[in-house]
Amino acid sequence: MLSMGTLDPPPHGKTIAYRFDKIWSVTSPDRLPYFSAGIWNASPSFPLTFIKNPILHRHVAYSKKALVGIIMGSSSDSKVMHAAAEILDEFGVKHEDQIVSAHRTPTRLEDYAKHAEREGFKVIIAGAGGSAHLPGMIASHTIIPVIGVPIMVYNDKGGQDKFKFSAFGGLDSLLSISEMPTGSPVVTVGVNKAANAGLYALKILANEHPDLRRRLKGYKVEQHRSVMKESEEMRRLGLARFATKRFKK
Ligand code: AIR
Repeated sequence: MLSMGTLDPPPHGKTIAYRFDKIWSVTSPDRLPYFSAGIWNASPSFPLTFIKNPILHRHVAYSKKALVGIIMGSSSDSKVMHAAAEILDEFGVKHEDQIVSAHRTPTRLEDYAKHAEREGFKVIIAGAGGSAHLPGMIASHTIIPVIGVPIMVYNDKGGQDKFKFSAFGGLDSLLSISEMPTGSPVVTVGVNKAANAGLYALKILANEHPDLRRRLKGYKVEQHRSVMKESEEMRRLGLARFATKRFKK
């Protein structure tokens, strides 16, 4: 076990959290409280030592096969969509990534939906910009839940580095995804919010994977902790100094 540092004991009755995403464990030197995941009702008598849990720290793969299919209308969407992949990677959930355009490769829609069912994907994340028919059309071909990602920035085949905003700032894409006819639902995240699509997919998968459920709860605790840390710094510095530091004016 690798000792990673020490903490002063938190006030009795308060909970402490530690990095769930990297799966740290909390223990006391005399090995009394030893928990595999992150909230510990601390007692004032135990100084805490953070250690790396050798069992839990190994990469957790929830399935050897991909559980999530990520698709997008164009290679230019990868600029936004990679955030969905990163969240899934962080939680050890396998995904398969492809480009499928509802307009440029219309015959691939049905093929892809069949492929997704054959592969046993539990969720599909589909991102597209402009006239974003991809999530809806894929949803029409399968009962696998589809999470749409409306995309605002696109390349319009304008060369490697030229990116521009959609004429309607992503609203075009958002409405194309959300306004599905009754009978063929698609959920959508906000414009360019690919990371949220990844997180939402994890929430769906957590119904079947208790370990994933635990880690998602830990993720929330970690968010809470990081806001509290910032709030404390703001309180300490005062707003003006905090903002200067935060935005390096
Ligand atoms: N798109 C591609 N086929 C159908 C749609 N809606 C979208 C892509 C991308 C935008 O058109 O999802 O967001 C512009 O694509 P490109 O390849 O020109 O950058």
